Amino acid sequence: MRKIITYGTFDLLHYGHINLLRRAKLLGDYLIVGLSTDQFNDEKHKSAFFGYKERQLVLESIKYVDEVIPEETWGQKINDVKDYDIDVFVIGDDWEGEFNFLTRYCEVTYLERTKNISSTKIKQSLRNV
Ligand code: C2G
Repeated sequence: MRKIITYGTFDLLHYGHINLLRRAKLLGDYLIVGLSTDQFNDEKHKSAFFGYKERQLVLESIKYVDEVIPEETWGQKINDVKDYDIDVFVIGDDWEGEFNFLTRYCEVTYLERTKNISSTKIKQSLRNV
């Protein structure tokens, strides 16, 4: 079984996230999502509209997603790849090059980001309504 992992906040879920998760799942048989905890979002200087439990519920309802684990630190990826026997790490190309250190442990794939959509854009548009 070819196992894939990706990470993110996945707040205000939108088609850009779904495009990423769909393509990630196409690379293997089992997709794990490392979901940023509220505390880790603080470290990323990101404020999510929904809390971890709500974002976890949404992600676990997506047919491409097989498992959701908490992402609590920048440093957990190597252990996750080993502990979950991961074959491929996938993330959007806004992170191009940032995770090449993982190539010692698994394949690393950067997928093109979906243009013109982001949780931030959604929040900004709603403010202007
Ligand atoms: N994404 C995308 N297209 C968009 C928006 C997001 O492909 N229009 C992808 C991102 O590249 C990422 C995933 O969807 O792979 C989740 O996006 P975010 O929730 O913004 O994730 P981020 O804050 O970048 O967290 O350790 C890694 C970080 O936790 C990644």
